[in-house]
Amino acid sequence: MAKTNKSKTKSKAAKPFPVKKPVAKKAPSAKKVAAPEKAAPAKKSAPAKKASPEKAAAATTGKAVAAAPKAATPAERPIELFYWPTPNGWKVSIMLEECALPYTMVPVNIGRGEQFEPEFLRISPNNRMPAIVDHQGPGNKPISVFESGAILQYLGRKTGKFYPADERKRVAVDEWLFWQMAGLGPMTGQANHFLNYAKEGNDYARKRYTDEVHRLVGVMNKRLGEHEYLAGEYSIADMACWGWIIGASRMVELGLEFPNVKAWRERIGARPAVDRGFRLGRELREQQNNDPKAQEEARRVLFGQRARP
Ligand SMILES: N[C@@H](CCC(=O)N[C@@H](CS)C(=O)NCC(=O)O)C(=O)O
Repeated sequence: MAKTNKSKTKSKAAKPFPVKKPVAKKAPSAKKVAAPEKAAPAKKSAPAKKASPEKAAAATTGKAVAAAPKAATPAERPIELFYWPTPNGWKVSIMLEECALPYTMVPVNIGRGEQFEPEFLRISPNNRMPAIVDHQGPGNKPISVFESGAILQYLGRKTGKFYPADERKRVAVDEWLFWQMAGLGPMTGQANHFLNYAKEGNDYARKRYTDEVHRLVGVMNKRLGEHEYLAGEYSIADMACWGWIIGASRMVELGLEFPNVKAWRERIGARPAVDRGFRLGRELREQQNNDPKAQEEARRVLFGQRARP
């Protein structure tokens, strides 16, 4: 179960993006919009928005979303995780669970286009989740972070966990983290798109991306033949890769061809924190998967995006 703040405050649906609009009277500038200090505390008494079904679900389970305690000062508020249950989202939910950091999950239903809401874009201008707001950032002031790799590094530096301070060890973690961010993630994502979403007749693209996934998993298999974890010790690099290997397992036969990757996947999957992070918000995704209309809408929202004014 997600760590929520320790208060006994009854769980209820969080506002979709409890990111306060800039309070300054001046016209918003790009700098102001991006300034993390502005991206912080939600008004305690903000009027409740109409809860969407998934937020209502999160509220009834009481697992995923909890309200900040009324008495909490902004700096005492837990980290807000803007999230949808996907491989990129899992990276951060797993890290938060591994570090036992208090957090609240704010669902960003990317199938409905919530990633385009201006308040979310202020903390994640690339219209992608995950993102976080840490109310106890540097100087005890709020900070927002987007891009899963940057979030993992930030949380690793903040906690001193799973991201070693020793430079040689840190370089090894960075190598495998960037390998995931630039290779395993994007290539598996493209392969998944052409295998499962694109219409027939994309043989070239299908082959190109599934070949590349096969090559990358082979690289990983060699590495894991020599090291228990990608960077030697268990680290944010493993957390970044794990969800994508779950996806890649549907494209390549790990058991037959890549036994080291399979053993690593199971070793990591057996960690209780990984299991909790992996299950976070699963019911939200299931609701969507069981609703053909929602799936159709998700395709419209997610595919064919072009620059917006
Ligand atoms: N490089 C980004 C990628 C994040 C990403 O692609 N997120 C997807 C879900 S896995 C998303 O938010 N998609 C929304 C959209 O396509 O509009 C990261 O690692 O944080």
